Amino acid sequence: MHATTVLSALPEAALTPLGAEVYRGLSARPRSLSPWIFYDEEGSRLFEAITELPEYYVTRCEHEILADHADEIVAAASGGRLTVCELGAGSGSKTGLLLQAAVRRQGSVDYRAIDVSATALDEAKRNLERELPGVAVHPIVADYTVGLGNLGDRLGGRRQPGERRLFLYIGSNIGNFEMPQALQILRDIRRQLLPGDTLLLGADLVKDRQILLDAYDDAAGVTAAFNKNALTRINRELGSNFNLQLFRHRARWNEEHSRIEMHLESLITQIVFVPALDLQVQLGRAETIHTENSYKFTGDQIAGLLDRAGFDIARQWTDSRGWFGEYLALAV
Ligand code: AVI
Repeated sequence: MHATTVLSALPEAALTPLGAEVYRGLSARPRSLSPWIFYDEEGSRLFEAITELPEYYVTRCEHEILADHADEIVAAASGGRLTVCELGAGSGSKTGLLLQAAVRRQGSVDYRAIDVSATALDEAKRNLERELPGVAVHPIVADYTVGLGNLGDRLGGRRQPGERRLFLYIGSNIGNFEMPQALQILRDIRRQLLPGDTLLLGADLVKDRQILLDAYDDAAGVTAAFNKNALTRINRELGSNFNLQLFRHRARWNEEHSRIEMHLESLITQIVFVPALDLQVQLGRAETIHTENSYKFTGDQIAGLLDRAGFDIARQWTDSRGWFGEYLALAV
């Protein structure tokens, strides 16, 4: 009886993932919102545009590494017939380099892509199977940030004799999580593998502060639009009245935590109302909503994380400027 009363006092929207996160983050001090909120259809489109910006070196650096070393990576991961699994489907162009290398080596390859977005998976399947004969894409719709445990057989099905798995976690997606969650994701991946299988982890490395700041505050304002899109989404889905013109995109380098932070700074003192949550938020002038962390790593930090998750680094590569690292980690 008591529990029913408490639950019915909460607006229904507070029980949806978006409502719960907005309620938590905007009631908290300092204010924050989780970065997964960026990725509605428009946010995913803006992120693709970010990857092509001159300032956003991340995607190009990783592409350079994979273009130069895909055959080596696949050869080092093989030792049996290779199956490739990936967390996050993305646009598939970097993954395509590895899948092509696998097709060159073994004639064909099964690729299992895990993503929260069924649309992103459909697109990856269509593009990869059209462009790369020999690749069979098996989409798996799931939110890996809540754990991989429930995927069970969907991830790999029954293993064929001599099958080896190569798990991809690239794009420095690991950098958008706090360390305990990053470690948990790596441990969840490890649990899906057998000794001798491998994980390819892509991580953005610490570098000159200005290069980092420019990458997250580009001249064309695409990252600013990406950041503000979180507010547009909340307006649309929860009926709030955020006025985008009263917020400024901010990118900061936090030296102590070795991370780029993205914030939305309130330009005036204002009150925002979120009707679906029956929530009023008063923001002071210059108060910020912290929307994203993007951690930048040293090689030692990556080695430490992988070690704690049950992996040994077998091989590692960087791009020609040493800005991005790709780590082939052996499940031990
Ligand atoms: C998806 N992730 C690795 C990007 C990053 O660089 O942290 C997200 C991003 N945020 C702003 N620009 C790109």
